[in-house]
Amino acid sequence: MGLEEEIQELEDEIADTPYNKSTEAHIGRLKSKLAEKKEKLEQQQSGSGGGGGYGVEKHGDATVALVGFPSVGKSTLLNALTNAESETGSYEFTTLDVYPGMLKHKGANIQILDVPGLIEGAAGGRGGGKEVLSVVRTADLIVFMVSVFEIDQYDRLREELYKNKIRLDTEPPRVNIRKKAKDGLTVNSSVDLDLDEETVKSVLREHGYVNADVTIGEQVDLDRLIDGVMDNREYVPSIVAVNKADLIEPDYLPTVESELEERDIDPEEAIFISAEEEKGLDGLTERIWDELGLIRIYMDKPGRGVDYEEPLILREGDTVDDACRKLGGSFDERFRFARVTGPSAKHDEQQVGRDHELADEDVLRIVARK
Ligand SMILES: Nc1nc2c(ncn2[C@@H]2O[C@H](COP(=O)(O)OP(=O)(O)OP(=O)(O)O)[C@@H](O)[C@H]2O)c(=O)[nH]1
Ligand SMILES: [Mg+2]
Repeated sequence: MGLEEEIQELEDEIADTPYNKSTEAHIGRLKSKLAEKKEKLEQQQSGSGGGGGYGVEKHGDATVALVGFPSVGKSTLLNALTNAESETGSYEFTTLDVYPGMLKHKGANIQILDVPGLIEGAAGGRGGGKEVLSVVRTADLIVFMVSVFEIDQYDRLREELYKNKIRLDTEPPRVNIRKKAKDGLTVNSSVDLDLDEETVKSVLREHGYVNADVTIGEQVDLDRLIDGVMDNREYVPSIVAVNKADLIEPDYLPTVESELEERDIDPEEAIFISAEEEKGLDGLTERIWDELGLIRIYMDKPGRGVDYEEPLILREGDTVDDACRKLGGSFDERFRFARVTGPSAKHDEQQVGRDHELADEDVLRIVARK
């Protein structure tokens, strides 16, 4: 029996087995087997396919993947937002490659990737699907683009990404495994786990662990436990852009809103745009900026004053140390202290060390040894 058939059999058995306390450990084993076999199949395929990279390098301060069905308006949006010239057309699959464009906003360079053909055969690795997905996996943010008339496209898109080990809008599970030399498996948990200890152990055994301490820090279900054990899922935040909003009459809007609500998307959170008429794009850009959590640091350079034109772009939570690293050069070794004025400082020109956490629109001066 080939891997594909084995996978099919496992999927059928999982679908046919009712989930309850007495079958939990069994289903756990099946799901784990399934995850391992899928992994193996994927490795075989990428090994023989010789796919390699996709040829789109990450550039700029952050990368955003534009994901949507054919003809939803991805290329039109990319062209409107960035310097790119991506082909657009009224027929499906105009874009067969990944097209990058650079969005300049608040001094940051945000790379936007127009990701085509995600839906057709992506999961099975036909066409460019697999390569396209590898681009999506490394993005800092996914923008789901759906047509105002086909909000249900959203379900397919999410499903496709899930199948390809992309977990949306969630943090990695708090599952920590420490291998040891002997004494079997022990399970520690800071919460009162719904899963039986025996289930957790079966899952671990199925993934090849014989001796290990497992610490679980949240209420996990089987799928999330397996995600934690497999440790090769990507966790990416996402937002929803509803395109072609120019085509609807105002009295159709409530229908769209309830379609969004059915999918747990707050209509206030979805961004209605018309890529064609360039409407709503400022709002979209602003949301992208917020979701990426970028911050601007204005560098105060000796003798040259504060540079408000080209800020150093960092992430929320970054410190003076991260600033030094991004600046490069020899700042790192020569660092003495820094002075900060702005939102993160207690007072102007506050003297701080490397571990000081910076905030958006801080002015930073690094005092270095000669
Ligand atoms: N009315 C209207 N038409 C739009 C809008 N955005 C895109 N279109 C049209 O929709 C068609 C498809 O747009 P594209 O930008 O090529 O779509 P795409 O998502 O890149 O499609 P593929 O590359 O095939 O995946 C074109 O004819 C666009 O002019 C919009 O906001 N409103
Ligand atoms: Mg296109």
